[in-house]
Amino acid sequence: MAQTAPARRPSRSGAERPSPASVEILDIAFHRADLSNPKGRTKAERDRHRAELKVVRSAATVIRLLQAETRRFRRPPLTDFERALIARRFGEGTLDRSLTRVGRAVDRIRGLQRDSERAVHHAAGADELGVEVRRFYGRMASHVREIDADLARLKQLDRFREDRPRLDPNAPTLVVAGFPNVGKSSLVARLSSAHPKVADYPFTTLAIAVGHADLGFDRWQVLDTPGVLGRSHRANPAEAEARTAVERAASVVLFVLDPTPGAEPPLEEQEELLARWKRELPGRPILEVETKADLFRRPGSERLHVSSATGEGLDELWERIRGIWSSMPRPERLPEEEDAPEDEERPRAGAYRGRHAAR
Ligand SMILES: Nc1nc2c(ncn2[C@@H]2O[C@H](COP(=O)(O)OP(=O)(O)OP(=O)(O)O)[C@@H](O)[C@H]2O)c(=O)[nH]1
Ligand SMILES: [Mg+2]
Repeated sequence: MAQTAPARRPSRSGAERPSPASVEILDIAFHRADLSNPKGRTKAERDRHRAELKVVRSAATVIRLLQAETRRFRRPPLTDFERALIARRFGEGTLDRSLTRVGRAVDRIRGLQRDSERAVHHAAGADELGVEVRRFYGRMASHVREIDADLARLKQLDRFREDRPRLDPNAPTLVVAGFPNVGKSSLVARLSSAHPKVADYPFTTLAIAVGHADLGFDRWQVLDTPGVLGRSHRANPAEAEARTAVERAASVVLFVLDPTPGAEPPLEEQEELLARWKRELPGRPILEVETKADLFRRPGSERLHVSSATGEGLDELWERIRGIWSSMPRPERLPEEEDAPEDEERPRAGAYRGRHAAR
């Protein structure tokens, strides 16, 4: 009776390709239901119990597997930043629509199960029981197949999310941004625990990555971002991700400029992007640095000059970041902290206690 299909099906070329999620889910569910061990004194009692078990077990397995697909987005819940990244890459509402459709399928299967249990209870004999179980299997299978695209989409979104760092929304975050190849990743490697790939070509970094830096009681998250070309209407996915980080994750943006003669694009073009971001992101602290100071220092520039090659200017850079951070408005203190006893142990130096930490 089980409507089984192989979990992997050979394609025309003979190579194996993954089957749709629905096939795998139904395979598991029907297989488990087939293993039932019915009880009863008579054959008729055992037949009825077997049919009940098939309905209940297959439904329970399908529901559990579908809920596992949605639960990974709820426990732990997505941060606002993760939601923003997903919305920017896959479209606003895409995730919620798929979650809703899977949730709706679960509800329908529950309803179907209740109806079938009732029908099995009243079925007259082995033939009717068989018809009822087959009908239930068929209907449940069509509900699961209907959401195949959503299951595939949820898997894709989950992989995307897994490949991105999970940020602490309460920790101060430095987002390092700028044109491609200006030296962002080199700086992130110097400023934090991250080890990003550094190379002399644009778009080496294709997705955001995080490192950490302990400063006093604050543990900063330092975000490396893909380079942006400043064509906001034609931004590629990597650029869009950088922009999302600047808009949604940054406590402070570190805008990196490469002033070396022959830099591509030239400094004037980098300045244009910086000026646009300042207009578009009012109120967002943007600290500007000119990097590669070991190669070139622009005469007359009032910006901080730093070098990831020699470490020059990096202490001063952190000082400025801390200066900006300490002048920013703080959120309300947490009630627990207000009520904390006076002799409470002070946090260890460098031990992170979030935005509300003494500094
Ligand atoms: N001499 C010198 N070279 C640097 C410095 N910073 C970066 N570079 C070089 O500049 C090139 C680009 O550096 P990356 O850190 O990969 O630049 P990026 O901005 O992260 O590049 P994308 O990820 O492609 O956007 C590499 O060849 C680095 O070695 C620096 O301070 N001094
Ligand atoms: Mg990089």
